Amino acid sequence: MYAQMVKTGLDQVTAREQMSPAEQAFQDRIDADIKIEPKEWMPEAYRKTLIRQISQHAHSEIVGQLPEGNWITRAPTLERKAILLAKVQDEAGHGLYLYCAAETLGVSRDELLDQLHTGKAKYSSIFNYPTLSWADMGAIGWLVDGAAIMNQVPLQRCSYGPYSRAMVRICKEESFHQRQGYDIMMKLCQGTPEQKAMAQNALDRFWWPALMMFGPSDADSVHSVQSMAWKIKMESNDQLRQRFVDQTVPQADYLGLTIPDPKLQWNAERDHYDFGEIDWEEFYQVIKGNGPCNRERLQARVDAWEEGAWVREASLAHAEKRGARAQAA
Ligand code: FAQ
Repeated sequence: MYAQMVKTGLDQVTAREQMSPAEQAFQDRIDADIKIEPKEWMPEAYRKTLIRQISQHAHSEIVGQLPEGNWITRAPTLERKAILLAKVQDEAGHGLYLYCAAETLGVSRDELLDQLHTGKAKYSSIFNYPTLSWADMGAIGWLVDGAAIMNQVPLQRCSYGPYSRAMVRICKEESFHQRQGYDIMMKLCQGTPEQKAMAQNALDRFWWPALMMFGPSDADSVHSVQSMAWKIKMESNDQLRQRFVDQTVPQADYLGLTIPDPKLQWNAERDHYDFGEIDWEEFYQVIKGNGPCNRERLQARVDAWEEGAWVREASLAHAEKRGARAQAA
């Protein structure tokens, strides 16, 4: 329905009896936690699923620079500005490691960027929401990086070597990002009533979109079962979302902020928080391109690509000149 705009050629999970001997041997290696490396044989649908997920992840990092980039020139102190600048640069770095990991699967960066610019490839829904106040920098670090870490820590153990290794460094940096966001929230919550209200307002706007980052509920997740069998995903969307809620509610309590969910309550029997229903209609509208900032975000990326054409051309010309000189020598 809303899925597979980038086709992976897979519409159902392959049962073991339907696998070829090569596919069975491949699955055995996955089950034994042996990493798959770039030049090794892999089923075509595994390769395409990885390209889809890794490139969407890379696009999310790159587009994810935009909402925070909006506040660099308006950070309240020089120190906050330097920290935010470093964080936004980290996101660019994450995008680059991830595009490199995707390229090891035989796809070019130009193809991947073309899929982003033409709207074929997705990026995380969360980056289609506006950043209206400085407190949003706190909410993004605390909640958005917090959700990203929840999803990415297990991916350090995923089956594809280059992706799992990229995740190790990314997770270290994301954990610094999460702490800087929480630090902004702490400062605001210890400040004036207006500052605390600003923090509450940011939480009100980012809470539900942060829960949507984990994707559709398990019952509606198209790719989860096969991706988990291949260890491209290590845990389901709902498992990770629940863990995020359980971890984040006490952090909101500590700040003295209220999570905007009247149904949120501790369930001692389940040993987890119960929480209200996500507005899935909003989620699907955002991933279809109809969120508050989808057009603006995509346009910013397309403009950056077009305005940077002269840099790519100059670099190529320079590389060719050096190559010709080296050959002549
Ligand atoms: N937004 O069958 P599933 C970050 C799509 S990094 C948009 O469950 P899957 C760092 C999904 O692609 C954030 N689309 O799919 C940062 C599929 O469509 P397709 C990104 C979504 O792949 C912080 C369809 O719905 N992290 O934030 C979303 O098994 C601060 C069906 O869904 C990653 O990418 C969504 N939220 O599970 C940067 C982590 N959810 O492709 C800057 C790796 C689902 O068929 C500032 N990715 N869809 O057209 C994953 O773990 C998975 O890909 C999921 C989705 C969990 C995102």
